Amino acid sequence: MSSTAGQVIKCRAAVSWEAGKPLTIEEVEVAPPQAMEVRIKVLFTSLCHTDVYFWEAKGQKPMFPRIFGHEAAGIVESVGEGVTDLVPGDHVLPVFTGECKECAHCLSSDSNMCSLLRINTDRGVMLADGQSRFSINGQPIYHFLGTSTFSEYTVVHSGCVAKINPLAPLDKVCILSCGFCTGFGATVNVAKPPKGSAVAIFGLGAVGLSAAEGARVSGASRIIGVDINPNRFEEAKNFGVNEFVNPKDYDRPVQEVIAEMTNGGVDRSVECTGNIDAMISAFECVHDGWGVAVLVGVPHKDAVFKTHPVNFLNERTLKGTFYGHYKPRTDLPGVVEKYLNKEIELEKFITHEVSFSDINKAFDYMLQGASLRCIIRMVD
Ligand code: CXF
Ligand code: ZN
Repeated sequence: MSSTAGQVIKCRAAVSWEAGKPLTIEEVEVAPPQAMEVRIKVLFTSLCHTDVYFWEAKGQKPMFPRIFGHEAAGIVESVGEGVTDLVPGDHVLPVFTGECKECAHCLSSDSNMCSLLRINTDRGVMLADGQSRFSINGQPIYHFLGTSTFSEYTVVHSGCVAKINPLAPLDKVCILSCGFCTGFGATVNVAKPPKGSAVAIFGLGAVGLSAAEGARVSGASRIIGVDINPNRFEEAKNFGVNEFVNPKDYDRPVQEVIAEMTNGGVDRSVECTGNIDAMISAFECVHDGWGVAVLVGVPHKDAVFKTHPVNFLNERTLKGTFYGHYKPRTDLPGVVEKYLNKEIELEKFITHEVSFSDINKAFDYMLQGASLRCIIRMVD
């Protein structure tokens, strides 16, 4: 047992006090893990758009002070009562959505939408007791997505923790916690492009390029990147994207342009923008008879998907997916192995790296659109 088990740990955390304001590094107290929880020493974390979105708190209920962060890798420091499958020293990826292994979803091989531990963006406290494990001089600090990885130590439900091969470099595999798996899984687990097929990827950010990586490893021969920002095209070439379409270059719907380019439509499309018009185009650009479109992006709360039903009658399929259809505890160890076997490339997603004290720079890079992933090193 580690000497800190059962004790309150004092460590550094990047606290967000106010929407859109720089985070400040503070000394926080992290309570020991309660039943079914684990306390993790975070070694690497990376910034995802979802952190930025909730930090900006535009159109959502603000919840501050809060510790953001959900893409990360670390080592278990101690475990709470009832945790049987994790021990201190295990290398782990915390995940923003969990797998209890007992509910109807977890028991179904077709679902990753765990009833107990699925994502909850506005909980801000731990499930066990409705309390926060973080405080500063007695003032509680809200959690984020049950992960709060912008802290040297964090407490996470053990059902949201994937144990991985200790040989995996944590500064690379941390991106599997969210962005990479969301895009890559949407392609390989849901769209499933046949070898030699044509795949359109809408949105060439980190998630879209992960979806492109999925198309590349599936052996797709045409990977068509669709983005309204042409600056994204050069970088996308490194991810196997070999054709580009900017919807702004045309005065007709981009689905028509793509249908012409591909003799009737692409075999698969993956939408990674969250823009409702892109979602509709992604569906309507697939070939009749066999085309499958997969929606990944998170739409505006009032968005409505509108298409003519004949698009379905003509045997096009529309699907949506969450976290790449991965069950975090069951499937992530295998994704890590794929990386270790060099079947997937993660390095090319990591465009920046900063030390923990420079975490605000990671926000700047993302807001400028300069980064895909910026790794934040927790230990110097
Ligand atoms: C997202 C997925 C959709 C809801 C918010 C979180 N995933 C991670 O960034
Ligand atoms: Zn994320």
